[in-house]
Amino acid sequence: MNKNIHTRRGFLRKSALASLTTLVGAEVVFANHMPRHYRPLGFDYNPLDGKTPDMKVLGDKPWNVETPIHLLDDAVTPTSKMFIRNNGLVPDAPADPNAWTLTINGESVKAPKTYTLADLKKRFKHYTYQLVLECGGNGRSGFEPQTTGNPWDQGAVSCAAWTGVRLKDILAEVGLKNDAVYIGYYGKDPHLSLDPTKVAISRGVPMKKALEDETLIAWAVNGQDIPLIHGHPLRLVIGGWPASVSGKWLHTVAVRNKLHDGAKMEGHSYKVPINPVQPGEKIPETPENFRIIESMPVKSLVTAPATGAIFDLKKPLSLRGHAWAGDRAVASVQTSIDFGATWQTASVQPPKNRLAWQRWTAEVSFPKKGYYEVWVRATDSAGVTQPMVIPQWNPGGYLNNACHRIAVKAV
Ligand SMILES: Nc1nc2c(c(=O)[nH]1)N[C@H]1C(S)=C(S)[C@@H](COP(=O)(O)O)O[C@H]1N2
Ligand SMILES: [Mo]
Repeated sequence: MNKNIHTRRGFLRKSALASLTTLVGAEVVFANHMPRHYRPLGFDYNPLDGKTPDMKVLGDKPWNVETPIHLLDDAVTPTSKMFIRNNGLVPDAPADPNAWTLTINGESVKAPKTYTLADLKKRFKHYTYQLVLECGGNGRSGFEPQTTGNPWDQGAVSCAAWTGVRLKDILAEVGLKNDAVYIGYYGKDPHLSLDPTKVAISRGVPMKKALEDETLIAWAVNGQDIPLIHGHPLRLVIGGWPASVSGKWLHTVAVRNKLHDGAKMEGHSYKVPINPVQPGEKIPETPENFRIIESMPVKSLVTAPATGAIFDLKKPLSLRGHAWAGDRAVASVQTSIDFGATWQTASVQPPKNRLAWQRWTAEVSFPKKGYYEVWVRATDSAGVTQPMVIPQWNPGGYLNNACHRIAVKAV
């Protein structure tokens, strides 16, 4: 099911009853007894409907769903395999997406301006970019001691092709004052408490990142309307930084004359200690102690074969995966079959565009039958390589870019 159906305002409307009947594939017996304001269970939105069956559900209030690594093998991540990360509830789908509005306001705009989605499509040039969206907490389950937050394995990452208009084109038309330093987004998702004065999440980026060519206000992904769970009908998409800056269900972008102060910009949310702390140590959450996560660190995955593969020793094993490095490019990828004692260089393809992940491939021969692990590590354009062990512990459990490993057996 793609759309929620609004039933709040009174009796189930005739059209809604018809949809429910279609949905459940049966007559709704006793429909006339349904109380006012009652929301039939048959209308419950299930974001897993459009997903491949093997997605791993971490929770449903809010919905957090991770992709098993071997399902991330496609060059362009299909929406059916995109991880889901929500901080609040999923809003109802708009009845008319083209009437959806985006307001640009804040201290640093010359005058606020509101566009309908139809306006945006008409007035500005369209661009499509393949962009890595990775949750800042991807890999969190690897930290010891465990921190609060979703215990993601390594599958809170996607690289789909997003279509929309450049934020910089819109901001140029609106007109900015000289004191603009940051943008902040606002989305329509209700807070978990349903308290309308509370905001689930409202983050942002400095102007330099906001004005990059690849920073999009997008309505489509992989050539289709964005699915409701991923921000339909409009979202901000900013590749290479924690995906928490890519605001879904976007209705407002505020251009700020100071660091944006929305929900999840405070405390240690999406921040890491400036100086190393002892694992488990608590330090005051001050700007002297913590920095906001910006570009994500270099990372790579083995997406084929799946861990647990059994292969014929007589033929070399074909390995494949992706590597990415936040705002940087990937310079090289290496694999090891001897627990990191020696490394072989893999081939790496150029990215489809800046901020897209890069395909790597390798053909590896094994000396004899038995159990092995394949480890992969990437190095970015600044010469920074992934750690083989867990990187610096931090209270939010962010930025675990330890090298990915799979187990294989030669027979
Ligand atoms: N409005 C809104 N935007 C949001 C979020 C949210 O909860 N509400 N979650 C953010 C976080 S933390 C992540 S990791 C990405 C996840 O995007 P996805 O669910 O489309 O994969 O969306 C970001 N944008
Ligand atoms: Mo996230």
